[in-house]
Amino acid sequence: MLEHVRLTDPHVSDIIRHELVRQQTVLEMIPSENIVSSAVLDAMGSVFTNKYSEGYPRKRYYGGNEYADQVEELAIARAKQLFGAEHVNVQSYSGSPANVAVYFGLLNFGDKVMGMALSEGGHLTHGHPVNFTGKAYHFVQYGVDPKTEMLDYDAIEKQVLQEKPKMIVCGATAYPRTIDFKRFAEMAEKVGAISFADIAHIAGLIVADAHPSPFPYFDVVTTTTHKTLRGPRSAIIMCKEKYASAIDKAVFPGLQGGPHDHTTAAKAVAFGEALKPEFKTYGQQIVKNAKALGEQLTAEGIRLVTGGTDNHLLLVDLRNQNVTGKQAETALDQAHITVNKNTIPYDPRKPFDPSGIRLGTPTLTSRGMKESEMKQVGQLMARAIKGWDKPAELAAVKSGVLDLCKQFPIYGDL
Ligand code: DSN
Repeated sequence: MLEHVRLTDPHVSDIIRHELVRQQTVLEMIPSENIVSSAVLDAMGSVFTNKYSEGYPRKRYYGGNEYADQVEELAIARAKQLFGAEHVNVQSYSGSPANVAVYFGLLNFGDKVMGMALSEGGHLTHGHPVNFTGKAYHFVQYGVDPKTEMLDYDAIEKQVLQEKPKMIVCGATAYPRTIDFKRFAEMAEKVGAISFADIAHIAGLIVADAHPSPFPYFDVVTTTTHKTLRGPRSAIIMCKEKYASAIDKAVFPGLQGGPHDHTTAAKAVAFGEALKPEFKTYGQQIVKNAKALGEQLTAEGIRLVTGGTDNHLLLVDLRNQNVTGKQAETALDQAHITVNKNTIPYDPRKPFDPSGIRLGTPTLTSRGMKESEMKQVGQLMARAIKGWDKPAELAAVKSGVLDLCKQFPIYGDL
């Protein structure tokens, strides 16, 4: 690893090496993160980084694209096979630009859209007022039920019938429960709205049959490729054939110039990995692990928003633990457990120091951990949360974490 950087730029190579050691020696539990294969890393670092290929396969604005065409077509074919999509655009740089491309391609500025509020589990690009999407389109936000903390489909349908949006967006970044895509698509159909699912967090689970798919119901589906799908940092847009041309034009030339061909190559590699039967086992284990972790945390007296999880993610409500989200994140960091502070639905506190933390199991599952390790992780986390202001407790947890990390190494020796 890093042979050439080490020779020519020891400063950068040192920083990268430290990041590698950090990843090797922490329990990385941010639910949107993962550990890609060395094959994906190699493809990302390949000579495709040198190439410009504005346009689409066989319709480029630059010469020398015969292999860029091949790799893009391969990524598209594999994504279609993975999800059963009619049309796939693999050029989006990441999740937010992919979502913006959907709005830009299929709506006019000012059109009414319904999306899930960020504070209740949605995403910035689902219409948050500070985001471009909330400024360029007329977003009406829906959320979760205050009692169950889950999506109340009857209430959302009522809102849809009243608002009659031109598009309905569903998908979340902090929602631990199954999303009923079929129900969302039926609501959209009732008012003639375009249905748009952002499956960034759960794409890998969908591929593994561990979460229901928005296909074939949805008009448009976006996903990042680096979360549960375990590919490079990027995104794809999938849609019904009738929207294909509008989506492609929105991505290029609407929003982007040349695609990142090295990332496309890495996407092709990751999709090839996700097509293998062992990926199904992996995706299903992510959910088993999240459930096991949730059970252990609950047994330790830690409250989970909605009382548990159906997917890869857990949202912890710390209000009964005498610690804030920010304090818990810092304490867990000291104990080598990486999570992120997060608002909980109807949070009385502010986003920079909210009442919750968000965690997930994709990375630990990639390391090979199973339910018995989740039990240990739950015990370690609970000890760190309860002892957040006691350095000796955090040191003891750290030592348990380092032991676990040693048993489940990543990327081998330096
Ligand atoms: N940053 C992503 C996440 O952590 O969920 C969403 O964009």
